[in-house]
Formats: sequence, structure tokens, C-alpha cells
Amino acid sequence: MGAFAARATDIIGTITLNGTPPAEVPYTPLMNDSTCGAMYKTVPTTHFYAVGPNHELADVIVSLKGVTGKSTGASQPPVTLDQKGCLYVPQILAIQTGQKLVVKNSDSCIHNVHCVPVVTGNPESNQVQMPGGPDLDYTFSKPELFMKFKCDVHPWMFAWVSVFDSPYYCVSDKDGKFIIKNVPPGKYTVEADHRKLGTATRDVEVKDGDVTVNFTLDVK
Ligand SMILES: [Cu+2]
Repeated sequence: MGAFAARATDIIGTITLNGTPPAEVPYTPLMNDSTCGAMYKTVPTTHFYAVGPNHELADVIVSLKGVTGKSTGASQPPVTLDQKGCLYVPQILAIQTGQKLVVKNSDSCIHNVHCVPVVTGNPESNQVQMPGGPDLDYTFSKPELFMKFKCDVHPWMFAWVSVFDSPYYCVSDKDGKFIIKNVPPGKYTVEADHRKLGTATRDVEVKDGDVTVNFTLDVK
């Protein structure tokens, strides 16, 4: 980097949950399955609302609305979606168009990976994955928010894969923080999407320094 190199500008912020979310749901059908239930001493629950002690909210997809045709996905490392304990790990993730998604089976039981896109151009697929079997690779060519992955053997298993046609997105972490890195100067709408809480947007202008934009999502 030379002295005159343009400074990378990031859009950073925190997501906060306002209100008390509904109670998470125990995976009772998982426990009733002899193979899957044997992997747990206590019943696991959903984590639809990954909220911290100060209401910080994880698993929110933050992106620059309508920015397309900028994918760097083909040159990015693959993203892994695992099946572990008869659940998808993680259940919320994001990739770029053209970026490889690798689905693993870390369990000693069979899974059936059923990908159900709704955007034309993203193919549906349905593949059995044996324990110890080879990884399954996916790529998608169209942007899609919360594309559904499910397991046809275990009807409680879901993952939600968001696909972006640019590198300008991220998933909020356990502290509710997000960073969208290296954003070129310009005016943007920043969009925050949560599977259960819906969408919020904020307009920002990126000039010559980092921009902070915080979101509060309300429990409906
Ligand atoms: Cu399964």
C-alpha cells in the first residue's frame, strides 16, 4: 500500500433487539428419533432469536440493497454448512453468487440435503448424504434471501442461505456487530434482514471515512 492508496471504508454497526422474543421451541421430534436423540442429554432448542445479555442480536443479514453485478464469489474460499447432531450448523449463513457452498455430514447417520430456492435460475436439488460420505458442493448464480435448505429425513432440520451478487454483506455476530468492508464512495441503502423479525433499512453516504449505522429490530 502506497502513501496515496485510497483508504478502505467500512460500514459498521450494531443490531439491537427491542422487546422480548417468543420462547425458543424444543426440538422434541429430534429427541423422539432414536439415532438423533441419543446424541443429546437434554433437548436442544431452536435459536431463532440469537440475542445477548444487552439485547445484541446475532444472525441478522446486513447488505447493501440493490448492489449487483459485483460478485467476487468465484475467487473466494468456500463456505461450509455442516450437519451435526441432526441439525444444520450454522442455520443462518451468506455467500456470494459463484462462491462454493460445501455441505458436510459430520453425523453417523444419513441426511438428505434438499435445497429449495424460489428465485428462477437457482436450481433445486435433493441429494442423499451418507455418514462419512463425500461433501456436497453448491453454487448459485442469482441473489436470493434466506434460501431454504432442509432435510427430508429429519423434518426439523433447516438452514437459510442468503446469496449476494456482491461482497457487500455480512451476518451479525454474537455481539450484534456487523462490518461491511471496503465499500466504494457513494449513496447506499443498508438493509438488515432477520428470518423472524423482517427487514429494516437505513440510507447512508460513504465518503472518506468509516460509516456507523445501527439498527433496532422490534419483536412483532
Ligand atoms: Cu437429516
